Amino acid sequence: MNAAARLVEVRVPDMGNFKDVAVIDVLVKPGESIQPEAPLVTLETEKATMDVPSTASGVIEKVHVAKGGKVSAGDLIATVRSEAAPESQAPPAARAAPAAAAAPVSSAAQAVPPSREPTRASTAPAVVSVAAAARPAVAPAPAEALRAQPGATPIRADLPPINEPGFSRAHAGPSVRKFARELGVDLTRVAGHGFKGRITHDDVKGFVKTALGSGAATAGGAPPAATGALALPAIPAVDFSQFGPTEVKPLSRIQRISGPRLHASWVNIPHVTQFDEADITDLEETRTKLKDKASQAGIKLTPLAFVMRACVKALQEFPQFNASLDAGGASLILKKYLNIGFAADTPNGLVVPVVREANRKDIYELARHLGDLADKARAGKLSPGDMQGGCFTISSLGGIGGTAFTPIINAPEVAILGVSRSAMRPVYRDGAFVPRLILPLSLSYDHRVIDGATATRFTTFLAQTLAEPRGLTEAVP
Ligand code: CAO
Repeated sequence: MNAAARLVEVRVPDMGNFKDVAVIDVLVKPGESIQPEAPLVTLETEKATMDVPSTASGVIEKVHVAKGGKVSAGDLIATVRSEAAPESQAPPAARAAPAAAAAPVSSAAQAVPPSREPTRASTAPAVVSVAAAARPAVAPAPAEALRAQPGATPIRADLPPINEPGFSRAHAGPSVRKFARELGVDLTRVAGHGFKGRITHDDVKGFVKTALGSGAATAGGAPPAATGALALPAIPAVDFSQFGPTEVKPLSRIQRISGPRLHASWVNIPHVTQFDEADITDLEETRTKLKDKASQAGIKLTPLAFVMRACVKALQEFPQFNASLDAGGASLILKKYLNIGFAADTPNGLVVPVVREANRKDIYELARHLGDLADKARAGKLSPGDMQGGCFTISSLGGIGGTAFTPIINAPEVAILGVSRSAMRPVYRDGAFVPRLILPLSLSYDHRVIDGATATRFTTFLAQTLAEPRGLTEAVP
């Protein structure tokens, strides 16, 4: 045995009203070599979890607590066979611990008070008792965390902000937490490769390298934000199983593809939605007269074909709606072709097939293409070409219901029309209320390209066009 070796008792520090706190993890076992600051146990109070670090390096002689147990200030956690002086390593909080908390449990310990350097000449291992400085495993509150690390600067301006509740629950020791704080790294985004998935210094370093190399650390794995853009605050990760049983169902392939695109459109485009109403009483009368004839030709003539025809006319009247911003955002690319996409609800998720050259098709041809593409979409048989080249999109929920909604623009298009369910409404006309069939319209547009007045002119034009079915049913040259 090394002559300088002595036993160091690591105790629960006095942190105020610290009684019967749950031990949720024991991180070391007898015989294990540890460094100073190595976490020994994780404690959980009602407000936070915290690791209790060792105050000395050496080998764990004995662990005095068990997972699931309870401890109070001053309780013995572990005995460490140490070769180093505990005082010099002990953090200030440990040295400041009250005598009661630091009271040695053995006579040998009493012989060597914690504040004094043990006699190196002693052949028997001295027992010193030191209350560890428990470190919150997470900052209990963001403000406190910032105070604790005033110099914390994220390594990249576009690193997502730290998710404080998630950071609190991250499986990492105090020094790793400190390191992450210094770099501004959100531990909830770092995969742990240490013992039982614990996050190590190397894991944090690896995360930083990846962030610097690829920018993959931005919120939600989205591409790096444009210059000057603010990092998005992350949504806190919640362990729902703490509230009741749960089941994990992976998103469909289509959802995994469409989700990031919808998100990109939502965060990159300043959306405004203009609501309007079209009186389609006459249109519905016309449709009812025509739909049997259409049906004999194998065509289902729904209101959507008329809406699409009306959109063609509106897009011809307002060409800035049939456009996209160029990559630099300085010019508008006006399209001289007119393909219209429509959102289709399929068992696997949302897809947007495109009716090509919609301007060259009458309502029957539009209805036929709508039906064929919708069938193909539901059978999962759309080709990539069926979904490319759209100029403007219609999202019709009219077959389902609803009175209005705010559709997300199918970027890089600049506008999308939402259609809800038509309903009979009393409309005041010539001194009396009359029943009219009203179709709700919701036009979302990119406010960088289209201003509110133009958008309202567009929906007004659309409503007027839908109100006069003769202009919609005529043959297309
Ligand atoms: N008001 C009242 N009734 C309407 C209507 C409206 N605006 N639009 C359609 N209907 C009626 C149709 O006339 C049809 O009735 P009948 O069978 O009695 O003729 C019924 O509702 C069902 O129509 P449909 O849905 O089969 O056909 P459609 O041409 O209206 O729509 C399609 C086709 C593919 C767009 C639609 O089926 C669909 O998938 N809609 C969902 C789109 C969607 O999910 N959008 C949200 C995107 S963002 O998450």
